[in-house]
Amino acid sequence: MQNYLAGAVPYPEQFANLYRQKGYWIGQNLSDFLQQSASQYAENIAIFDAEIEINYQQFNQWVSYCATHLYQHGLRAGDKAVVQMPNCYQFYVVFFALIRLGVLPIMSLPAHRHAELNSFFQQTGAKAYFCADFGAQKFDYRELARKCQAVNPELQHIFVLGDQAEFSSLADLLQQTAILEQAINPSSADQVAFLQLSGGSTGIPKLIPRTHDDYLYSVRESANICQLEQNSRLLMVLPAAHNFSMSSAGALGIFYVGGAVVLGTDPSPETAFHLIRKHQVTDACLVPALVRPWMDKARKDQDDILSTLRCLQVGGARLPDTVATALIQEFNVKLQQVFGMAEGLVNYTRFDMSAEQIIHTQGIKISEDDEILVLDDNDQPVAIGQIGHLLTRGPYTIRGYYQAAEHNARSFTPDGFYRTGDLVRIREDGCIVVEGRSKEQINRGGEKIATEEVEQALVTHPQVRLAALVAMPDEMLGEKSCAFIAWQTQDNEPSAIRRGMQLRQYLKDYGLATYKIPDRIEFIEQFPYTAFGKIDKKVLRKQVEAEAV
Ligand code: OOB
Repeated sequence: MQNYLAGAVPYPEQFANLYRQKGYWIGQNLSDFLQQSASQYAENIAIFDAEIEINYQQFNQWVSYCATHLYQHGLRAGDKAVVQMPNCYQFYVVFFALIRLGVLPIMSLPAHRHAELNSFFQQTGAKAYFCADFGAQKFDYRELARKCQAVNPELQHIFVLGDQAEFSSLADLLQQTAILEQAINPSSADQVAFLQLSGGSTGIPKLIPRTHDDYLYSVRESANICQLEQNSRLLMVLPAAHNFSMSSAGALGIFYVGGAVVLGTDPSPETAFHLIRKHQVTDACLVPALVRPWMDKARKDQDDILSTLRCLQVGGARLPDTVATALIQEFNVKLQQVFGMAEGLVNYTRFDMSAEQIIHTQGIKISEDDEILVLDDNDQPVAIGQIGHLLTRGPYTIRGYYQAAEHNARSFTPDGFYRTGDLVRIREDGCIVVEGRSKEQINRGGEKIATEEVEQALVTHPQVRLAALVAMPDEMLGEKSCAFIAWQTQDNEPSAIRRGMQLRQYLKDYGLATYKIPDRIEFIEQFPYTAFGKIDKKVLRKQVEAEAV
């Protein structure tokens, strides 16, 4: 056995053996996984991207070319690379090429800025960065690369799709070349394949080490549960690197069965409906915040496009029961709720469940060996049907975050259960219902904000004495963020509105991801405190709710 990634927590031997015995872990790495689909489905289209169609054979070849080029650039097995790309076929080519080389991709999202990126480079010593030239609102990722490189000298290889400026061309990595055997060096299936990101609840975004074995088990099972097959065409308008988009059943589920991913760069109903028609899309995955705009557009145009889908998956945040009902009744949609987490555990409603179960629950777990505990504040099991903290352990749930011993001691029990921070109840019929959250996290339409991270950024401002970030209910997104600030006044103090604008700009310059910039900022003189002397966020949340319009 190769040495397990330093700083990652391996599965205990006894569990690893059990998961192999049960046939969950089959010893296949992600490189061979793609190779297998390329042999089995060579001529099938794997990816539709704008006017480009790529079949499995071509896809797999590009992956090998790309791996060879990257080897020639100096990347080696065991290295790490931050991948931050828009939804485009090159994203999948780069991902699998890194895997084929034995380099560990770190799955950054397009909305991340230099605060997040820097922390990834610092935590991992990644040597390479993959991005596109520009993103939404003409954001320049090459500028981000420069900033990161200035403080992370080990970052030596920067590949840019589009105008590469002083960096290397990402497109050139797909040029035909003689494949170098020594470049092909994927890690074995029991090893960490890549690092996913946690929404997190504390300061720095946590890295989630996923092995080939555990990830591919969840992918195969998900593809079965979602009943994907060769003719499936999955619309991908969520960020491709997110765990939902990758594996639930996601692009990898599609690649497993020889189907096609249809890429879209924006999730507006106009773009999505056009792509659904053009490519006869069968499946789509969405966050709840996008469901309403899609329904509104379909209503307005009296368009029955949604009923042409075989399945619409919704996950990442709680789908309101009313929206689920309207989808099923008004639009005749086959809905599937998905409640998952990048750390592992994923639950799905099944197609043969009753409408009541599909509307009101988040379904059931993937595996009979997903162990689920619902505990009270004293870690004691609650009675069936009662709300408690969700803990889980199983064949595709991590045993610890990467290089985070101290944090792991809090987030995992000594016997390896992950404390999800979600409040759930399990009904008599076994279905799980997400009732809320105990972790300090805001779920902004599926994008997760660790309140502590934003508060830490806020208090670095010289005039912020104290800061607290709380969730504020929102029609569209479910939740938005509101920052409460104790402000050190100075002479000639600008108005609160102006101060708010300055503070937002300050956070942007600080480098926080766009979705983490507070939606609302309130300046207050006196913070409410709990009996223990902690800021009483319950009171702040009540205040926000009372004032929400
Ligand atoms: C997915 O993954 P993450 O890592 O971005 O976020 C996980 C958290 C969960 O702990 C929960 O708080 C929330 O997101 N969540 C939901 C939910 N799905 C996720 N809360 C209520 N209802 C749902 N359906 O978000 C993710 C990963 C894989 C598949 C789907 C979503």
